[in-house]
Amino acid sequence: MKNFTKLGDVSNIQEWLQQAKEIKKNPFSHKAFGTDKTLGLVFFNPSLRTRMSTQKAAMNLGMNTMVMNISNDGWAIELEDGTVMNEGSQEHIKEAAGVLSQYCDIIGIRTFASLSNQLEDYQEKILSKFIQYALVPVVSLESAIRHPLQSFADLITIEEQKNTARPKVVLSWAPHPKPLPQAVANSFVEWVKETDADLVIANPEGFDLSEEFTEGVFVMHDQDEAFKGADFIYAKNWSSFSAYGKTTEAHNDWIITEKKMALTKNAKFMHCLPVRRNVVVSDEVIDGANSLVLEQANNRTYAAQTVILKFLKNEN
Ligand code: SN0
Repeated sequence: MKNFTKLGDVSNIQEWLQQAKEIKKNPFSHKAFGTDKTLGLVFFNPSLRTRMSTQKAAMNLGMNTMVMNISNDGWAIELEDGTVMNEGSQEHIKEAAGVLSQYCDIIGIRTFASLSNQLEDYQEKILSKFIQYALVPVVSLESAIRHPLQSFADLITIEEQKNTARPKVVLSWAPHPKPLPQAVANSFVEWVKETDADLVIANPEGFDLSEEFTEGVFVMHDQDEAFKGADFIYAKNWSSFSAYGKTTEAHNDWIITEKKMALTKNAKFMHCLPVRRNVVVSDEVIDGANSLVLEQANNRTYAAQTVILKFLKNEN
């Protein structure tokens, strides 16, 4: 595995899930692989779970970690080649990625979608440039269109919690006051599609995700109908793909409530966090016995640890 940015980088997801399960049971059993190795984490955007779970994963493996909030603390990065850099940007990504590669054995990078340029976002412009100039493996800590560490943790959680071999998993759009990226939703679809699950996406008209991700997946515009018989409800807001980056209408009635959860087969509730309470989901649902949000966050450590261990062992 050269980099970890998408499901396609995983050779065998079932084997990875097995490895994550073993690591969760014995988190400190691979320290020899990480000793004297350094993980660098570079954030262009805010983070709580990704930052701390990935650091924790590295520490469990005996590694050292260095973290940088590059937007606040670093030089402004230039992405274009051949630019005369006499304006705002101070350091070219060529040098930035090259320098970080000398200090780190693995680099994690978080770069959210711009939500203004669909083409550049869907080409993963910043992540691709970084990979192009990095001399060590790169791990995506959420890119413009994917959040693979989150999706891997979500699969671990579903695997642990499912009561049937082929659960019905509903990815439901939910309201939000701000336009958000499609990354978590895209990635969730990409990973769940690969497992034995009956996946349904529910979203209002105008909020269909890119066909690059939804091809072959059942998309419904009636949330109540979609919830019937569900074993898992995964809530997430995303801004429009077609009217790129916009939130055309509020659709406040798409909030996840106990009344809607009652339509399901006693479904578990999932969300990647951070979540806007009583906008995306009601207090009763997120605080209820079927809420898996903290367990999902817990599994972020074991997802990250599996990925890092694969790199340390030179496996994929
Ligand atoms: C990010 C997103 O991609 O939706 C990160 C999720 C892991 N979420 C947000 O930016 C939420 C910000 C807000 O204002 O609630």
